[in-house]
Amino acid sequence: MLNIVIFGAPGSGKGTQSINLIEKYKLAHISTGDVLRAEKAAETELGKLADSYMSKGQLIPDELMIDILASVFDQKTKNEGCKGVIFDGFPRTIPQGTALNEMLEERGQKISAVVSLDVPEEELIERLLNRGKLTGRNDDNYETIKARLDVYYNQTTPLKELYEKDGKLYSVEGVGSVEDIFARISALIDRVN
Ligand code: B4P
Repeated sequence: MLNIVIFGAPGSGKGTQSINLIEKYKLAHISTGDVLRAEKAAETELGKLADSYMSKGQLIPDELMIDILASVFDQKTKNEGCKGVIFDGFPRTIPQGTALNEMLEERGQKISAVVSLDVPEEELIERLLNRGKLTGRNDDNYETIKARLDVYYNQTTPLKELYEKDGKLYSVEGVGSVEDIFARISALIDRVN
């Protein structure tokens, strides 16, 4: 199985690139942001709780995210044609990274590569403000974007060191056309696959 973690700051294009990658490599898509937004739309208890964190730019507590990981993974990978998974927005903390390794190990699998999308902060802010105007997403306003970036630098970037030590981290320039960035990511996946 090809298990790719797509890694990067909010607005770096994780979701955008995942859509093309799942199609090309026949992968299941696990976007924890999408899972939480679907829960919010369905007005479940988890959705209401998740929204109280997301709207402030904070992460949902690790225990909750880790709890739903295995069931989402098993449900998404049950199709016969599934060749692997794109983890989009997970892991975002060291405990989530450890939980992901353990969950995969229990299933005789491992992470194939971690693709880190590098985008300067000014561009991230511009993209997210733009998305906020287009979609009305309640976490895409200036104050919340700043909080999300702080969370990314403090809680998520330490994972990069971990994956670098494991020899799994591949950095990709995340600025340019969606097609050009997709070609860069595909080239490196073809190398590890
Ligand atoms: P996510 O839904 O994961 O979203 P994101 O990080 O904001 O965006 P992404 O990087 O996917 O950017 P996108 O492609 O959409 O997280 C939202 C929230 O959910 C978190 O803040 C947190 O509260 C919660 N959450 C999620 N996972 C969690 C976890 N594991 N633990 C705890 N909490 C969790 O692109 C952004 C914009 O840029 C789009 O408008 C796009 O069109 C544009 N764009 C993309 N590529 C471009 C390019 N090359 N050039 C120009 N624009 C581009």
